[in-house]
Amino acid sequence: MMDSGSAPQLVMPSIKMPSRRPFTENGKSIGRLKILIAGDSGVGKTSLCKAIVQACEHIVHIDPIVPQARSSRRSSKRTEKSAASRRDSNSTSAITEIFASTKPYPEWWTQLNEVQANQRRKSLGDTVLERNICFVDTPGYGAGSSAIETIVPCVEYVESHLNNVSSGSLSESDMLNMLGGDGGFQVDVVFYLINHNIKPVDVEYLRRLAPLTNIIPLLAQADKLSPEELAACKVQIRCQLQDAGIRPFSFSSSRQGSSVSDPTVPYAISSADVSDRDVNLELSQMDASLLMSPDYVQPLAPSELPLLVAQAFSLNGSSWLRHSAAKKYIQWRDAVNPSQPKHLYQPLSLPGPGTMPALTGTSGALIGRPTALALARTHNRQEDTQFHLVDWAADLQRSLASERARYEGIARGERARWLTARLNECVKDGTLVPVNGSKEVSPERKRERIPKQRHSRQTMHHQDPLGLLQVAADLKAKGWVALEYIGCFGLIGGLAYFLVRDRWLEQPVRLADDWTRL
Ligand SMILES: Nc1nc2c(ncn2[C@@H]2O[C@H](COP(=O)(O)OP(=O)(O)OP(=O)(O)O)[C@@H](O)[C@H]2O)c(=O)[nH]1
Ligand SMILES: [Mg+2]
Repeated sequence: MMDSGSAPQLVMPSIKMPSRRPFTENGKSIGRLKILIAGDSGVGKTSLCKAIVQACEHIVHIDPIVPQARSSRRSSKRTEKSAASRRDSNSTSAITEIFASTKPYPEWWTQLNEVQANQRRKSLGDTVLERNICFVDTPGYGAGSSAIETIVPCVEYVESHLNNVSSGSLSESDMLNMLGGDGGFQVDVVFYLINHNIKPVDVEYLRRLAPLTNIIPLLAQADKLSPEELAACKVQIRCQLQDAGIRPFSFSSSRQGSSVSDPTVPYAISSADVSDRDVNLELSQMDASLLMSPDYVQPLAPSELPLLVAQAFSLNGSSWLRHSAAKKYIQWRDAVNPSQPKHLYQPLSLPGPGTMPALTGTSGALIGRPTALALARTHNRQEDTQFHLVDWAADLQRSLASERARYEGIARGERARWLTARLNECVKDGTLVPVNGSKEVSPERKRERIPKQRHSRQTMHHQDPLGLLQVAADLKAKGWVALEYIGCFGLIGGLAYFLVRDRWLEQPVRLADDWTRL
């Protein structure tokens, strides 16, 4: 607003990014690239995303960055500090994917995918842009109540992409792109912003991300540091990374192990515009008509950002990042899913995705879901477990073999016993006659009889609980014996009487005669 009474002033147009740049040959050939930007709160992550688009001539379009609203609980807390509140209104509260493009879809693509092509034409005019670049803006770890609360979802975001590739649950378009050789689905690189030097929480964050994807550390807000401070910070960060055992990705070395000595690690970047003083200097040297152009964009402060952008968005650099990320995926997959069959190991409660014990983050917060870092930490434990499993499998085979032998022995014994019993039955029935014709009963036969009698007695007892029938039967049997005896005695007695009868009759007569004689 201008006061009507004041002198007329030159009003600068509002600074905005160009709506559409011309396509570059390099940009038309770049495949898919997914860049995640991570670090502390307020370190300049969202600004870096915008600055990359500004610095990269190959990016012709970026979707609007929709600011994420903070939750009401956090917002109410921040009403106390107006300055902090102002900053928080622009701060990122959720993981946000922002798509950009370096190229249009080729002619044949629009023919093959007519529905999608028509949808995109509606929003973008005649040219159908391929959103081959994805920036992933993340909340700063200082935003939550504990750093780990922010770190874990970001790490899980990266890992979830690897999981999707592993489980084959990619969307149709992702599957098409991947199989079509246009690049992967995974996060290809993390631009990790560091403020002056690495804090323990940065080490923890980097340690969790490093097994999953490429890490490129960046020294943030380099425009605020003098050249001497910059050099000192770079050396310090390199040493800290080395001490923490974190190997950053480097474009300038063939082996990532030597990246610690790479002077570009970390890239000293700035997302700030050139200072007012520099702008005024440039203004005096520039054509006024150019400054008035709606496409004019205030240049960025000098830093190593253009170098980083040139390397990452070159054909070779982007392919290198993708290939290196794919190798990380293979390593992650091998660590998470060992080649041994899973079902054999699950009953022994091998630490797996579902059974991994909860980890404790730097803040003491529990992390429920296992991450690749957790798996890497337990890798040695898994190796030990696998040795035990091999032993267990051998033991299992041995015990199965001995069990089988035992049952076969039992079966053989049972069969022999059954055959003997059948043989005895046949002999008893008379269907089978012993060769020697002897009627002598073998001891087994005797043994066989005894249980039979016992069995009948038991059966009788069972049918005659009071024993009355048994008594009657016994009496009957004994009665017959008595009758037989009586009969025998009767017969013998009769015969004896008959034989001695005459003699006894004669004898009294003789005696009478003798008495009479007397
Ligand atoms: N001087 C200078 N200021 C910067 C730079 N990058 C960002 N800023 C400023 O730092 C403040 C925070 O920037 P953001 O980009 O919102 O930081 P952020 O990391 O996204 O913040 P959160 O989303 O809250 O985590 C803004 O006021 C930016 O203008 C830089 O390179 N140099
Ligand atoms: Mg942000």
